[in-house]
Amino acid sequence: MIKKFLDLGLQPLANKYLTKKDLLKKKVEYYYHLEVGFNTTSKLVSILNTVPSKKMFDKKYPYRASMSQTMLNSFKQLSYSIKKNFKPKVLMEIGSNDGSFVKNFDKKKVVCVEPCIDVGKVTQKMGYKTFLNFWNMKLSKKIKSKVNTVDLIYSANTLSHIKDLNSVFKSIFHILSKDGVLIIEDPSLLECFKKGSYDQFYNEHIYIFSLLSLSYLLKKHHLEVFNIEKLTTHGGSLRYYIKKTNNHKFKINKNVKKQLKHEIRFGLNKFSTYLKFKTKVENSRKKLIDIFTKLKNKNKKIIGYGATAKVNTVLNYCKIKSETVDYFLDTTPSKVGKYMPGTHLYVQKYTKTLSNQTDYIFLGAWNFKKEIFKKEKKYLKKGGKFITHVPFPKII
Ligand code: JHZ
Repeated sequence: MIKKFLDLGLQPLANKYLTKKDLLKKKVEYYYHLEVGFNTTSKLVSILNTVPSKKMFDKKYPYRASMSQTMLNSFKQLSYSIKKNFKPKVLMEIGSNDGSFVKNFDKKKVVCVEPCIDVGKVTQKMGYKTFLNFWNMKLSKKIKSKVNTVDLIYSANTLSHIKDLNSVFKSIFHILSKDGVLIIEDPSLLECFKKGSYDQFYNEHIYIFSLLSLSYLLKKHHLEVFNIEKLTTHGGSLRYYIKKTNNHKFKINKNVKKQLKHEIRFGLNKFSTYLKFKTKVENSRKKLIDIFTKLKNKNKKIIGYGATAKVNTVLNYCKIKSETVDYFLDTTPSKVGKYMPGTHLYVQKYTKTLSNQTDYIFLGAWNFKKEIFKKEKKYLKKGGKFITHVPFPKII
């Protein structure tokens, strides 16, 4: 049974940045009701009203993983460890985006899967075999007919974006070699709950996994987690190392049991925990609105930093518009010069002169706080302030 625990209201598609022409034409934006539920059997957390994949991941998808040095470093480190520990002959990435991960591997050994045409063309241009398709059994069979089995499959922040998880794992099982390894990473539900980062919920994040829910799912498909790694990326993620259950080459690491214990101790298996989270989110909204209102009453100028997909959940849920935040700075060329979904806040090209621009900066890319604070030492030194909503709304 799926029990609803959170209602974040009507929301536009998080990555649908609008052009000036769209605004002038008064383009009608697609809205969906962002409600989140907990499956009491599988313990899986999901949004309740999903949006068709083709509407979300089209040829103009703006997200580029390479916009963050933190992500590039994380991919590089993982690639060293994969080469050392698994030595794959054929490696496939599902959701290869702009090649930030695969660029660390020999082109002859790699297969990329990327349904967003514009970004998929980037890896094609780099010389990587790229299938511009959604991941499913049809594609799995097609790729298998060309490369035979794959011995390492990697997928970061992608599987949680696909509604039919049974089909996902079935088609992975189909192409994964007997001793092959599947590595996936996605935001961790435990971290999301600890940090109160309710902005992890938006149309693309159909699921927020816990080890608890993922293990339940994998079991149905004769797969199991044999190792995990805690990552700081994307606000706290888990990297899961998965094998076929009849693959005895890898032993199950103790940290798997430990993580399961943590999750249960925290209460991720109990609906009451979800209701507590709901209250936390509602309080977070009140507090954030209060901070903004007080600053605006003092005529302070506020801009945003990092026009993330996530922050659109916060802005639309808290109804923060251009009366409060003047614009958002971002480095991504495919977002710059456009307007944020729902709120229509302008995305301005990032420039280093922060101190001359504003009194306060709302940190949309809070997950890159460390990287950004390092970059913005000068602004901070001059007394520049940031506003964040994670782990609770405050001024830093
Ligand atoms: P970032 C996207 O989410 C969408 P988003 C997707 N659904 C997902 O799961 C994750 O990625 C993986 C900018 N920036 O990575 C760049 C600066 O301007 O948190 C990006 O627009 N300056 C696939 O969008 C944004 O912030 C900087 O110094 O929530 C970061 O977006 C840095 C570091 C970033 O993902």
